[in-house]
Amino acid sequence: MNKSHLLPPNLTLFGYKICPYVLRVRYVLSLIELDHHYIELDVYANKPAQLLRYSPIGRVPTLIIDNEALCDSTVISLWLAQVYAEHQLLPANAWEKAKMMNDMAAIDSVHDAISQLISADDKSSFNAALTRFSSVFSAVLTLLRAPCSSPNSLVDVWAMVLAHLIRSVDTILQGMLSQHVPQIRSLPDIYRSRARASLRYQALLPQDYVTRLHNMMAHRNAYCAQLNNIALAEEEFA
Ligand SMILES: N[C@@H](CCC(=O)N[C@@H](CS)C(=O)NCC(=O)O)C(=O)O
Repeated sequence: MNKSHLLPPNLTLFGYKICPYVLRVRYVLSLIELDHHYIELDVYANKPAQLLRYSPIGRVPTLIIDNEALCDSTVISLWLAQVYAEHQLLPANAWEKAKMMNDMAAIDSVHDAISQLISADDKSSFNAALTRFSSVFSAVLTLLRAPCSSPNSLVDVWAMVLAHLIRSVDTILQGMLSQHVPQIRSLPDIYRSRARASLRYQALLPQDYVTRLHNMMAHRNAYCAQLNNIALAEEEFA
């Protein structure tokens, strides 16, 4: 199969607009300005056969390239970064590249801790997830504080998406995260930044992003739903 840069492949992305992993890939596609077909799915409510055919566990992002698929944001973005190397999303030097991937893996550990927070259904599992979050978060704090400037490397994209997610989850949990980890308050706020990268990222976010994230959490997180009476009216976040 020819996946060369000179012959742009036929691309379809299965996504879910509030998913941070999907946002990473959409951001990279936007930087590269690569034409693709986008299919929005609420993967927690519905996994169509069209997705399961390529991703047996029904996860997004899944990128169909001609008739084959890549099913993980890191794998997809590494492929794109290497094919479209002129965008310099990855360092050419092998050691620098390995260090960057190390940082990207550390950022993924924070996403895992946030997933545990989001799916906690009692106080003890929520507290365990909070402790885990706080320990993995401190390892990436310097990365997350870096200003969003252009052009972006992959780790900058990872950091921007995570910083935005943490701030949003903290808002929804009415400051419970930042009470526990005060450094969250010093993370960049993409809505206040005019940097090119922030504006590009904002353009990908649904206008009702916080409401949708909030609804997804209320649906999945029995403990926080009780704590904060999380089923708030949509207007509160409009
Ligand atoms: N490691 C994967 C994680 C992807 C992931 O967890 N996606 C979530 C949506 S945010 C998903 O598809 N969840 C559906 C499920 O697990 O059933 C990546 O980097 O792409």
